Amino acid sequence: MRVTVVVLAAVLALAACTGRYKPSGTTGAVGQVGGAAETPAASGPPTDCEDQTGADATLRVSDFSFHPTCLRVSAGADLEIVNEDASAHSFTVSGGAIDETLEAGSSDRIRSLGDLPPGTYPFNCRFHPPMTGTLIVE
Ligand SMILES: [Cu+2]
Repeated sequence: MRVTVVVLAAVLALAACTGRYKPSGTTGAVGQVGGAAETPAASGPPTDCEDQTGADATLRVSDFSFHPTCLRVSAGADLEIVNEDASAHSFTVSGGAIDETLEAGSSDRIRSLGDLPPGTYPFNCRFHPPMTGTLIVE
């Protein structure tokens, strides 16, 4: 009789142990789900964003568009904008943090990028609304 009780207790303990083990396995699965979730999060920012981190950055304006349309820069870096068009443009960061008019055929070096904290900043040209781009400060 006592042996039966001990065996029963052992089976229950094993079941409890197994029960605890399963959530542990579930935690592992959650970790995998979290890992999978990182992939969509990583694809949140533009995937074809040109990496110009680690040095001063350059943005060209030609044919009424920015090149590249997305650039990734280091916080505090200088950004040189070269307007190759025969028309004036502007480099205007949404929110007004930067609003620089670019005369035709000119090159402007903007040092105020150092004031931009890391983040993603849409920018455009005030004169030509279809001219847009994205600046990612890291
Ligand atoms: Cu423009």
